[in-house]
Amino acid sequence: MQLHYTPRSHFARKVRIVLGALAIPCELVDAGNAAGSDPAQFGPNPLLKVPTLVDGTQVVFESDHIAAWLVRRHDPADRFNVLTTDVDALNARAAMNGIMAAEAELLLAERTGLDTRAHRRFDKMREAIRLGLEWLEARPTAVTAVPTYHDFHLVSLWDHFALYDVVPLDYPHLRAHAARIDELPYVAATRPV
Ligand SMILES: N[C@@H](CCC(=O)N[C@@H](CS)C(=O)NCC(=O)O)C(=O)O
Repeated sequence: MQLHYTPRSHFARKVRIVLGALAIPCELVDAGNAAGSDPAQFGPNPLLKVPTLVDGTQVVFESDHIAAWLVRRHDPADRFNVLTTDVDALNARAAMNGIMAAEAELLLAERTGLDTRAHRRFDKMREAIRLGLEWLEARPTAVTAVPTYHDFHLVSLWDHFALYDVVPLDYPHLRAHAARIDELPYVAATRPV
C-alpha cells in the first residue's frame, strides 16, 4: 500500500494518523512541492493533489474518502468514528475541510508568486478562515477516552496553522484540544516538520 503525500500536508496528515492508529503498514511517497503541476508528482490523482492512496489495484483520493476506505477494510467497528453520520460532527468536518482548503489556496497562491494581499478574493478566504475557526472554537469537543477522527482532523489543521502563521491563532479551546491529541505517540509521529 502506498500513500502519495507531502510531509506538511494537513489533508495527508489526518490519513497518516489513521494509518498509525490502526497500525497499517504503508509506504509514504513524497510528492515534493504541492504547488507543482507535473502529474508524475501526484501518482494517479487527476486533480494534482495529495493525498492519494494506492491499495493494491485500488486507487482512492480525497482524505476523508481514504480514511473511510481504510476503516471499512481494517476497523469495521470504526473505533475512531470515521464513518459517523452525525450532522453536527459532519458540519465540523466540513468546516475544518473548508478552513484547510482556504489556507492551502492562500499558501499555494503565494508560493506560485501571487500577492494574496492584492486581491479581494483572498481577503474573503482569510475572513472565512477566521469565522470558521471562531465557529469551531465556540463548539469545543469533549475529550473522549478513545480519540476520534474529529480529533485527528483538528490536530492536523491546528499544527499546520501554527507552522504557517496565516492568521492569528487566538483560540484557546482549539489550542488546548490539539495539544492534548498531539501527545498520542502515533499522532506525534506524524507532526509536520
Ligand atoms: N479535498 C482534498 C484536498 C487535498 C489538498 O488540497 N491537498 C493539497 C495539499 S495540503 C494539495 O495537494 N494541493 C495542491 C494544489 O492545489 O495545487 C482532500 O481532502 O484530500
